[in-house]
Amino acid sequence: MPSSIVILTGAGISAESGISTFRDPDGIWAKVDYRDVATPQGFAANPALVHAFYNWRRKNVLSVEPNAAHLALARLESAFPGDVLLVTQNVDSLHERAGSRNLIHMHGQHDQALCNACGKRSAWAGEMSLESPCPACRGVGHMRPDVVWFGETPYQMERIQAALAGCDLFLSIGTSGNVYPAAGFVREARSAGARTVELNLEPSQGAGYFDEAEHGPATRVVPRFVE
Ligand code: BJW
Repeated sequence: MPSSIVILTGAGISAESGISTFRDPDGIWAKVDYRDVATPQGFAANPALVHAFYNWRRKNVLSVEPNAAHLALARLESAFPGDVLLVTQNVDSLHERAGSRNLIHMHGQHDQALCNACGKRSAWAGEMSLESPCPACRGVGHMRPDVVWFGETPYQMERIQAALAGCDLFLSIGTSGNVYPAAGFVREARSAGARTVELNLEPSQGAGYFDEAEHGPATRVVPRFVE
């Protein structure tokens, strides 16, 4: 019986709720170039395009609901006697809506805005744009989605790395293992002596680092594994 579990989730856990993944054949990066919409350089070059992209992403999640995999992880957290830390790369809010509480959004949340001038976060309000005034400093021309783009530092890395160093079970769910530092977590957990398990539709880039794997849709494999 493990005493400390770290769970990493990616876009695949939300796929059956109706949110697109990034690198599947019909994924987001097949439709838009990540350099245009998910880098600080892309934002500097064309902020209106980046705002339109995230407004479109936010609209797409308005009617989605947490699925059986999100709900199973929330039940695990409330029933498990030890520590469960859920680290998600997803910017949607389906984990918290399912009931997960000990949760880190390492790539941010797209329903929050970040002011590039004062650094304060605020709720995203409707169709904000670069010109929307920051609710904290009232400055204009500085608002961006509070998400982590390529070349930026993911959030709460120290807390995540401490949890990985102390965990005895590491679960990776619905992520292709292409994007670092998240893709390296399995190796960190392994060096700490954790059992490592992948639950994904198909073997990920890091498949060789997992002790065990279950391949299939998250709504099937996650509830079966955690219960
Ligand atoms: C299902 C399913 C179903 C489908 N059921 N499964 C060379 C080497 C190493 C690193 C680098 C390098 N060159 C550059 C870097 C760094 C770079 C990086 O990793 N680049 C790689 C592409 C090479 N990383 C960064 O820049 C990061 N920052 C950084 O490294 O800072 C330095 C630092 C490190 C450590 C400490 C301190 C500082 C930042 C990365 C930011 C990523 N941002 C994005 C956008 C976020 C905002 C938004 O959402 O718009 O994050 S990109 C995108 O990819 C998004 C995702 O969170 C992320 C991961 O994608 P994910 O979740 O894995 O989705 P997919 O689509 O790839 O996979 C889905 C999987 O689900 C598939 O396997 C399917 O089979 C499966 N699936 N349906 C179960 N129903």
